Amino acid sequence: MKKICAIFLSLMVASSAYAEHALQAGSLTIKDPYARATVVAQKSGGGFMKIENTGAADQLIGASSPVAKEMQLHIMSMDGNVMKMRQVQAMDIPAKGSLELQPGGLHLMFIDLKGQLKAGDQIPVKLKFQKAGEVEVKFHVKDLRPAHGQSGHNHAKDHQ
Ligand SMILES: [Cu+2]
Repeated sequence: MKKICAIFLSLMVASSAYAEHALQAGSLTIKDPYARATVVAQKSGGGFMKIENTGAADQLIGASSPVAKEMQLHIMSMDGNVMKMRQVQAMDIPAKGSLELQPGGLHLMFIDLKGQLKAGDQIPVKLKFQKAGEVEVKFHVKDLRPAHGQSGHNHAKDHQ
C-alpha cells in the first residue's frame, strides 16, 4: 500500500511539474511560454516556448511586452568554442511542423527590462506572426539553473 501511494505521489508531482499552458491562434498552438527569472539589475532576459502548426507555413516576426523596452528574436550558436547570439528578423514555422525556442537555441530576448523577472510572475507578451497576426500570451517566469554546459553564456553580459 505504501508503495502505491509513493507512485501516486510521484505521478502527481510529475504531472504538476509538466503542467503546460497553451494558447490556440488559428492553426498555431503556443505551448508553455516561459521566461527565465532574472537577478537584480539584469537588463535582459530570455523567453522560450514551443509553437505547433497544423496548417500552412507561418513566421514569428516580432514580439513586445510592457516589461521590456524592446523584444528581439535571437539565435544562439557556437562560434568555435564561444556561444554567440545574433538577432534574426523572422523564425520559420513550417507547415504541419513546429518551432521550438529553448535555452541554447532560438529564443526571444527581453531588452532593457523595466524590472526584475521573478519566478512565479506571469508577463504578458504580444507575439507577431506573419499570417496569424498578433497574439497575446502569458509567459510564466521560471527560476532556471544555468543550462548544462552553458555557464559561459550570460545574456546580461552579452548585451551590455
Ligand atoms: Cu539573446
